[in-house]
Amino acid sequence: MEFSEFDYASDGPSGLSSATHVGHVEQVNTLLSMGFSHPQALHALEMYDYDVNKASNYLIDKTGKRLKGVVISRPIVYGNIAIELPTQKSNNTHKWTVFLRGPNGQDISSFIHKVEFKLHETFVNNNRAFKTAPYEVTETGWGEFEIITKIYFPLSSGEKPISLYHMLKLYPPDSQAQTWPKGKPVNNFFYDELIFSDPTEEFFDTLTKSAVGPEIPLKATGNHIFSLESEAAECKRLESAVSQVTEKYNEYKGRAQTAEIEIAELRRDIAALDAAR
Ligand code: SLL
Repeated sequence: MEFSEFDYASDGPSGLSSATHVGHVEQVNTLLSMGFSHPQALHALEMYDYDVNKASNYLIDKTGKRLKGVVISRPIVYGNIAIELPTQKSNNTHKWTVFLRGPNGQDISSFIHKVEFKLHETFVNNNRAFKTAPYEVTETGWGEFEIITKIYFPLSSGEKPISLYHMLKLYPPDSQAQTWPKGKPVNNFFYDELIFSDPTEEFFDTLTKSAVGPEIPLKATGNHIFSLESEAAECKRLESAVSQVTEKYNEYKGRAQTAEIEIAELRRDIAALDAAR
């Protein structure tokens, strides 16, 4: 049934408000079958005295209106950690966790409907879906492969799902393999931002309501390794890389110009020699 795609695992109606709606099951169901969430349906019906037409018009209007020119982003951290198993009873050499979370431990479930992790076919039931946080899979395995993480947003957002591609890493980088201490976890996760352009009014409300306090801390601490400071350092690294590339570009451009002049001179010499023959 298509509608099950749109149910909301984490935000069911409160006991009190469902009591008020006894006797209006049909109206609620009509709105649910249109793809609106339970809380949305209850809220709209209450506002319009259980007139299902008015309530659905209100919801269509509110969820359909986009804020033109508005761009809003939400930070995420995704990737994996892995640790070598001390005793290997089966073929499986490592225990790993792939995850999606807020960089500051903030709740990202308020604007996420569902997260799917698509694992390698060698895993039983390799498509793992989560409608509530934490969004993560812990497994044991023997090999590295690409994991597709598909993020679904609430229906009222009108946003298409976003897919992230992540290479599961079990082993330290080759350059460090010799010196890697036994039992030290391998970290392979990244900071990124989900960017929403022209969000619906409804989704914008959801996104701004969920943003409490700074998204990432000023300075890195134990668990929170992504900070404004590390962001600034990364920007500096990028700037310096850009200026190195520009410098090299100018150097080669200069060499190309010199070579052009030399070619022209040689052509002239050849022409002169040809004429003298
Ligand atoms: C490789 N191309 O050969 C990759 C495939 C697949 C890893 C890696 C299964 C574990 C289990 C598992 O680790 N698959 O079935 O319990 O390296």
